[in-house]
Amino acid sequence: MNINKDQIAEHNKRLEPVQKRRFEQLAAELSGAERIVQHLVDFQVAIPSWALGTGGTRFGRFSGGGEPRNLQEKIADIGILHALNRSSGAISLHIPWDIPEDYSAIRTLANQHGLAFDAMNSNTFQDQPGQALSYKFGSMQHVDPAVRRQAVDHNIEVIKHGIELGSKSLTVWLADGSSFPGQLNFRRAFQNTLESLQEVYAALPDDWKMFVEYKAFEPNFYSTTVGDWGQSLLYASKLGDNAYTLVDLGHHLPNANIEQIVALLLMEGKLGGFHFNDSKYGDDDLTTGSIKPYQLFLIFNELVEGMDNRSMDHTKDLGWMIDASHNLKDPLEDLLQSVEAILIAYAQALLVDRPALAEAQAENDVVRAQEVLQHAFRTDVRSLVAEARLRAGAALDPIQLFREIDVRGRLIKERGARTVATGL
Ligand SMILES: [Mn+2]
Repeated sequence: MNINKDQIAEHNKRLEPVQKRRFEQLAAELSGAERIVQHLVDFQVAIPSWALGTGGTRFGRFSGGGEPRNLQEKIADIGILHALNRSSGAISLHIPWDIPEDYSAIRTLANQHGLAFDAMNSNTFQDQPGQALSYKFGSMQHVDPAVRRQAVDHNIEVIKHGIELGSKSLTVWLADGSSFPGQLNFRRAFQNTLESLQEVYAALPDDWKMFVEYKAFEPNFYSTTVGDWGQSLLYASKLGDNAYTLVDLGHHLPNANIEQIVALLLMEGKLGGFHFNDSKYGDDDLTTGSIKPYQLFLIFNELVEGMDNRSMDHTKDLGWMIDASHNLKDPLEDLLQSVEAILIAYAQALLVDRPALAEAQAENDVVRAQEVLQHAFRTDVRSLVAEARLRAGAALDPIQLFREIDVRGRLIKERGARTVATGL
């Protein structure tokens, strides 16, 4: 199914008078509302192919209906999101779950929906049918060079798929680690992983980036071989200029100061990508902004400040992606909520009075510094985000329109009530 322009225009016509009043009121109070709206129009968040079906936990999975059964339908789903909010203009693929049979047909389809191909994701955290060697004891860290070879070859194959589709980056997340003391020699595991990553890096086209994603724990519970931002930065620094650290919000120990991590990685020119989600305890993969919206704002505050400090392009110079998987909500509604939360935090960060903050910091005026940040955070910027959507040709209220035209009901009619997205 497709959402046509008339449906969006009709929906917007009804909501526009209220939006116009709210926006004009806020724009009159703020300096630079137009600049913020333009930033919001330009900002795009990639959607990963695995977020479109109902996620599960290790205890069970409760499938929803009308889930995408193949890559074409995953692209169609992201096309729906992008038509509704005009901020989800990229798809991130996972190999082997999304191996294209016909590159040119897939490229054309994505193009029809206005979607680009974001980072490619490899998978050496599970065994695939027919795979020669097992990743049970790791992939790139493995004590057996043949297993490492297999993991390297897989990543090189992922790069090849990405080249055909027009992707420009590879994200490597490794489940490698150990669950018991003594299981691994830490130095050997690091060296093996580094050598494997170096082989993959050597296969990277010149205009590609490699993102090294870290994670504190799970599936291994004693050590993870790329366990924190320091280890990721160490790999990225040893690999070379095109290797970067990727920060996933859910991959830290509880209460880690992620905004400080982001600030220092940006300072070093080594922050490459960002995965959005939210959590209360661990890698909970909850909707972005649903648990800790203030933390999200503080992170965006550092992102904006750090990118501006290096004259980086907010839209192009970092890879932005949602990485979450849900077992309660309709996945598409959930993604609409996540994108909205990201844009709200971004708008609030753009609102921060930077000269006033710098002045307060220079004078050790702690109270004033907090006031400056919280003034931005407590500003209701929803009418700016909605205005950006209106100008971009999206729906003023994407979730409301999603429900009004019964997108899920139509997808169930098209695809069936019992479908499971590939890879889930
Ligand atoms: Mn991630």
